[in-house]
Parts: sequence; C-alpha cells; structure tokens
Amino acid sequence: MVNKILIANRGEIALRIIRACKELGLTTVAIHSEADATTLYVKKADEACLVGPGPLAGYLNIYRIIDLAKQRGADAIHPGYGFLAENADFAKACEDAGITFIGPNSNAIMAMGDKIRARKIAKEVGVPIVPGTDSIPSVDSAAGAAKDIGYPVMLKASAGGGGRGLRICRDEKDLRRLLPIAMSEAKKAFGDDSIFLEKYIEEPHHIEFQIVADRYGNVIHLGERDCSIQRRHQKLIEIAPSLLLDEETRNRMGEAAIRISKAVNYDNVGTIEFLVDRQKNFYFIEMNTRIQVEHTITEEVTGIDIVQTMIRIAAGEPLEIRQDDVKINGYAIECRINAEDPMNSFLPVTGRVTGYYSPGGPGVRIDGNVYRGYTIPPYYDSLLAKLTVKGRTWQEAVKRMHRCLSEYVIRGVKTTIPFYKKVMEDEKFIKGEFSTSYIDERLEQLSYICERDPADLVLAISAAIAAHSRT
Ligand code: MV4
Repeated sequence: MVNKILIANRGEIALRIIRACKELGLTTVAIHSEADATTLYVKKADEACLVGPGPLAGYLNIYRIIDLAKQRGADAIHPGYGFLAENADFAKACEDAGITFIGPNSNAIMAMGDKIRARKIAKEVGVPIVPGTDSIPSVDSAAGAAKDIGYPVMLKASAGGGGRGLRICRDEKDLRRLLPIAMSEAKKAFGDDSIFLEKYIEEPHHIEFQIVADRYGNVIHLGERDCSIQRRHQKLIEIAPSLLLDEETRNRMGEAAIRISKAVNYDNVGTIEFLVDRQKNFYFIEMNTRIQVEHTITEEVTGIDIVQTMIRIAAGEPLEIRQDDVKINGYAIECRINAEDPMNSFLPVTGRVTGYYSPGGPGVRIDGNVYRGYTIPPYYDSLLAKLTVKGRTWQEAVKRMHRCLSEYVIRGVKTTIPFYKKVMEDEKFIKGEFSTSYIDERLEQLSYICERDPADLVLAISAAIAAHSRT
C-alpha cells in the first residue's frame, strides 16, 4: 500500500511528483535545504521538512531521508532524477526498511549502473552494441583492441555518466595520452577507474526508448525521444517521436529495448539509450533506471502520465494497457529553460527573477520551479523550467514552440530562451537535419544573432541617463 510519499528531490521534478500524487489522492512530504525553504515545491507539498546541513548534504543523505520517511509515516519514497535516483544502495536501504522505493529493484539498478555489464546483457539477448571491449587492463591491450576495432574510438567509464571519463581518440597517440586522463577522471567522479573502448560513431542521433514494466513481467515501450541536441552532454532540446526513424526501425528498436528490460527483471519506468548512425543502424549504449527530465514529451504524445504510472507500479498494480494500446499522436518538443547566458558559453547565472510571464494556449505545458521574486540559488543545476509543446504535425510543433518562446518573459536573469528562438528559426532544425553535432556546428551562427533582451537595453539606457544627470 502507498498512501504517503516522501519526495527525495527538489525543484521542478519535486513539483511534478506532487502534482501526480495530488491526482492519485496521495499525501506528500517535501524535503528541502535552507536555500530552498521558500520555494514553490515546498509550498505545494502537504508537509515539508528541512534537511541539513548545507545546501546539498540533506538531499544526499540516505539514512537521514529514510529516518524522516519513518518519522513522518511515509510508506514510499520517490527519488526523482539526480541525487539518489539510480543509487542501488538507496533503493536497497528502502527495501530493507520496508519503505516502497518508487523505481526499479536494486539489482536492476546495479546491473545497469555498470555499463560493461549492461553491454554484456544486451549482447546476450541479441541487441546490437557498438563494437568495443570489456574493461581495459592496460594501455598496450587498449592499443591492440583499438587497432582491431579501427579508429576513431571512444573511451568510456564503466560507472560513467554526464560525460565524465569520455574521450575521443583519433589515433594511437591520442589513446596513450587520454587513457590515463579518462581513468583518473572516472576514479575521482565515481570511485571506479574501469574504462572500456567503443568504436566512435560519427554524428549519430541519440535516440532513447521509454520503457514501462510492472512487477509481473509485463513490459511495454512508449516510443522514442530524439535527444541529439546537446551541449557538453547536457541535453537542451528533445523531440518525440524521432523524425529519423521509419516504422520498421522503430518497432525493432522498441522490441530490443523490451528484451533488455526483461533480461534484468526490470520493474518500473526506465530508458534504453541507442545511438543511430546515418544508415539507421542502431546500437544500445546504456540504460537509465530513473524518470528522466524529458519524460514530458512522451507524456504529451502518448497521453500517459508516466509519473503516476511509476507510483502505481511500485504500489503493486499491474499494467492496465498493452503495447497495442500505445498510440503516438503528433509531435512534442521540450526546451530546457536554463538560467544560463547563451552569449557567454552558457555560463550559469544566479540572481532574482524580477519579472515572470509564462506562455499558454493550446498544446502548451510548463514544468517549472520559478516565479516572480524567485532567487536562483548557486548550488543546484540551472534548470528553471521545461517548456513542452505539442502539435499535430512537426511544423505545427516548431511554430508553436517559437510562439511560446516569444511569449515567455523572464526578467532579472539571462536565460536560454533567445537561443532556442533562433533554433526554431533555423532551416536545418526545421528540416529535422540535426545530429549530436548540431550545437557545435551551428552554435556560432545561432549565438551571434541572439537578440538582446529589450529589458536589458532599457536598464542600460536608464543607467546612462542617471549617470549623465548626476554630472
Ligand atoms: C558515443 C558516441 C559515439 N560513439 N559512443 C555520450 C554520453 C552518452 N550518454 C552517450 N554518448 C555518446 N557515446 C560511441 N561509441 C556519441 C555520444 C554522444 C555525444 C558525443 C560527443 C558529443 C556529443 C554527444 C551527444 C550525444 C551522444
């Protein structure tokens, strides 16, 4: 039974979970740092408790959070994304404490947290993986393997994530130089320096399938998202469905994703990531065992509430739909509205939001933690809000996103809004011609023409007039 849920996260995803709980008639407990005390998700939760000390430690303290859940009479914990999501020890500690972890079983998290093991699992069930190696024992053996595979190759950390430990090697000289760097980076970030090698796929699409699995062995997929538009391994824009896949490839990839999930007795929602090359060959690369930021676009094109589904599955309900019941309708686009300056290398900015007006109208959705008067703390990621739009056609979705970005007003801090407006006007984007190289290829042209916020101009002119009057 699940009646009361403690949310072990902050920001927009905490609010997203609260919304799902309210519709399911469940009580919510928010946890927060001092920096988050007055924030939106804390106000909207039924109960809130300060976890400290410091702005981060509270969100990461497994035993403190489980104790709090017990104290407050919560029977389940939702980890959101980041922090303790994908932490097998946390899932296990919840299981041991008799608290329902709203996510997959700890064994599945552990298996997929090891990317070398994940590759083996995929291979065993006949899903294509990128040609590559197991854990590399020495530089010389790596050089030997790379020669067989053929350059370029990519070094990856087995415990990896967020781009750390990743290196592209164009030749053996690169490999000998970059392997020690990748190892020490992985050791520092994950406490594990296991590195493996893969053939480097040039200009791939990053396409991921949303999986839903109940506790009784039923597994379906909710189609795919194209997350190719990234910068420094941070996703910026995601779309669903992919413009690249034909129906046959989509079905084959979906079936492959289901086979991998079944191989680890997966339960709850998850994502299977693939790279797709120019010839539409697909290769499994990794599985994410959590709810993802970009789940909103899948919700919009399927009409399925993924966060509610997570809670129902964790509470022991069987899936109420089959694969044939899943219909993809239209196109959805998500833009991550970040407090970053796109004219200055997307440098994160902090400060107070002095004005806020969010877009609306048909097919528009905002998942945010921002409002007029909100002060952006420096301790967390720079995501202010996710703007998701849906259209019946791709063209309609792009036009709608452009209209919404034009309508969106966030004053006081720089955001990525003007940059996204330029993307929505970019012929390549409109034609669906974008791979993971899109931002690197187009950044200069797109940023160069990013318009200045007229409010900034008003401020600059006012300051000039004031300075002039003083003299
Ligand atoms: C790759 C790849 C090309 N070839 N692996 C990076 C993070 C991880 N989630 C998937 N990643 C990639 N793995 C092979 N064998 C390309 C990416 C990749 C990427 C690489 C460089 C710059 C941007 C990228 C965006 C998405 C995926």
